[in-house]
Amino acid sequence: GAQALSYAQRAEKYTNPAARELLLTMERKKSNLSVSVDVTKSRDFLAIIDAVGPYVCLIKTHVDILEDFDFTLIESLQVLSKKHDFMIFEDRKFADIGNTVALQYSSGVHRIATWSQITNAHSVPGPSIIAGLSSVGLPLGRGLLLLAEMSTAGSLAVGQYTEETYQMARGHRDFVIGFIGQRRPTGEGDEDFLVLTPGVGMDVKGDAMGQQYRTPREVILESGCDVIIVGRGIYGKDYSLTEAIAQQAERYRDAGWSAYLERCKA
Ligand code: 5FU
Repeated sequence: GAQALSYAQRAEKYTNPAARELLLTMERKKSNLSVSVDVTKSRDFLAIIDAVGPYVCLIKTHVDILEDFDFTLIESLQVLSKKHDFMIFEDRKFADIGNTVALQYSSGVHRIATWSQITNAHSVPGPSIIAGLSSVGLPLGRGLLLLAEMSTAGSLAVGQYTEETYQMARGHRDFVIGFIGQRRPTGEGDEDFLVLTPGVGMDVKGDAMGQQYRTPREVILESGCDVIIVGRGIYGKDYSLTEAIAQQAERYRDAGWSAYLERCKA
């Protein structure tokens, strides 16, 4: 399966430009770490990204959290993306009818499709959500991840739901580049999907609101996922400690990459 190949070898198997660029960025930076920057002030948002930038392949955002959002923030994010060589993933989790998600993706305050190379969607509405989003994203060279599983306790995205999400993706390989999930898809055969995994932490097992953490080794080596997504485990609570934040990012980058190297040898 795909997990035996290097990220660079896998890049060649994709026609979608966002998937190719992500895999090549991972190889170039020797990083399978994505940092999720879930803070409410633009100043903290940019400071954290500048601190972790050298260690990441991908920055994950929730721009609707920012209380002082305006479009100049996106320009600053793009400057940092060039400076540090990382890609951008808005974790929007679209979940409506095709017509509505196309509007949410292209328009509104955030105009996500204009700057976010990768975004994601719930499979709950069925394949029409892919049709809606790809009408906007495919001409721009964007890539979509479907939520096959979630990291939270009691998630309903399990079993048959997860399997049918894999099937939905198989019908739209030009735009759907992979999944948010906790393991590689079953029955993958010769096909290749990217698996990006949130719920990663090395120091605690979870939070008070149902989040559950696994280690980079469990995620990359044991479960065959491709990218570890880490939020609070890296930036904690005091966003001004940029040196400590950078050190934590380096620690997770090293843990994720050594698990990947071990997987390649296996
Ligand atoms: F799809 C998912 C999921 O299953 N679990 C998640 O935690 C997404 N997430 C996101 O990853 C969540 O919205 C946060 O932005 C991030 C995890 O942050 P943490 O601080 O590492 O718990």
